Amino acid sequence: MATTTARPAAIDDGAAGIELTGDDRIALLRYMLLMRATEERGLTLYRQGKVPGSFYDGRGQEAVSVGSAFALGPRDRACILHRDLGAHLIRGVRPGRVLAQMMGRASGVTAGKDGNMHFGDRELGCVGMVSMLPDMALVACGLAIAFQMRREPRVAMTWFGDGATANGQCHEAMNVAGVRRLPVVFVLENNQFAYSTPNEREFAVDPVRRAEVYGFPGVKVDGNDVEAVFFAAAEAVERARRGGGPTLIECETMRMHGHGAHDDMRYVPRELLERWAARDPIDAYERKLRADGVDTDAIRAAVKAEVDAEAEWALAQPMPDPATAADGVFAGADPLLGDGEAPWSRWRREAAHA
Ligand SMILES: Cc1ncc(C[n+]2csc(CCOP(=O)(O)OP(=O)(O)O)c2C)c(N)n1
Repeated sequence: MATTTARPAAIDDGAAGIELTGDDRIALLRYMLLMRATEERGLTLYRQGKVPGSFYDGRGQEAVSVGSAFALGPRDRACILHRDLGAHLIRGVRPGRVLAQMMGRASGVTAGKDGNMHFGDRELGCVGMVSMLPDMALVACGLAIAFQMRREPRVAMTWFGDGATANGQCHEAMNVAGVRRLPVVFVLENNQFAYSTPNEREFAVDPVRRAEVYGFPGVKVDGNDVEAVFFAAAEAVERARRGGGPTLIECETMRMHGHGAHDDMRYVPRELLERWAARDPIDAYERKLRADGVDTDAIRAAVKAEVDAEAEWALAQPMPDPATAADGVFAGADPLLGDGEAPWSRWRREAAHA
């Protein structure tokens, strides 16, 4: 197979030299397959009644989180949203821990404290997801301010949907990022709908154009082309690391499932779905790698075996001990109490003895 893919000259701004090796390309395919297989297994577990609440996934959007998170280094930080499982997997979260998380098991990332999307393993550089959209963009700016103040060559990346761009926090985040030239990369995942609201009801101008008025570059890429996403992200990450400030990357894609498993998405025209189905990011990349001589069937088989084993492991995990329900929920003991005991714990103890 061809061993490297050079980044397109058209987006060269001094970050030339970024390239993908043959192993990198195999990794990109593998992580997209891993995301899809993990979410498919999660959906099956949900339908079997083993996942409480509803179920949310990023089907059809795998190239976005995989392509962008692949551009980050180990000391960078990722503020990951609900359609971006690929980013967690790239940072090293095992599929079994994700499935255990969905089922509320003790071995899930939050040890049973939240469901299938609000989680983050901070030891792997993933920030626990804040549900209010797009507050993670402000969290990413906060991280970036810290990196800047400490003069650390680190970058914060965050993801948000098209709907989230209509909320005020999005503008606050982009404004502070532009004013302070923060080392932050905003990945706008335009999957055409915010629940049932289509793009034309969300913004009067393409949101990627807003970057310019906040004082930094905005680029639009095919969000179903994992290499295009990677090269745009790698360029943005390198610029941010060199002190060149933020970038907004709009990844044009499609949410191929309902907002959640409860949503039959009858508001989405069938022809639109069919058009995007023909542009599936995994199928397209598989075709490309196969043409370069990569045995993609073997990669698929290995991913299936891995997720089967991980699911078996997750199903064997216990539910959490109720006594641990508040562990890790608060930052630590409240020094004002003087006894090293967190307030909730004291209130509960006092109530028990009242
Ligand atoms: C401030 C806020 N309002 C409403 C919600 C409920 N909510 C969760 S996801 C979602 C749709 C978001 O659409 P978009 O940003 O386009 O992301 P997508 O789900 O399409 O990936 C909504 C309305 C929320 N989490 N936060």
